[in-house]
Amino acid sequence: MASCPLKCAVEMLVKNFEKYAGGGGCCCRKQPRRISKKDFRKMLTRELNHMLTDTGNKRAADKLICDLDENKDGRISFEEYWTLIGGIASPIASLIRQQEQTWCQKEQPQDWAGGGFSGSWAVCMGVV
Ligand SMILES: [Ca+2]
Repeated sequence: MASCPLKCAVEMLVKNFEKYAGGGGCCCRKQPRRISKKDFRKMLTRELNHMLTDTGNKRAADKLICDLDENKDGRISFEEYWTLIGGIASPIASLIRQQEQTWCQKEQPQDWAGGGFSGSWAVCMGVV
């Protein structure tokens, strides 16, 4: 297990989705599994509290759900969940690059807003 960090990380992300999308109880797979608003808010506070600020704020959480819910069915599909993961990973990647540059140059840190991340919800939720 320890020799496959990327595979394990992806499996963990998939399992996390399954954990919160499991409330419906449908196992037929004809209906794609989705996370309800209530369970999504639960996931934010339990799983992402250390990565996003304001996870306990219901309005901020609802705005995030609204922004992620592309088909506006009121639930978060796996694809919509993956948008969240990408939205979190992108600023983290920028921060890592910024830290590497700071370590190399020992100069003032660059503004990481130009790292290609454009999700307005991240600004709302305060990706840290
Ligand atoms: Ca949806």
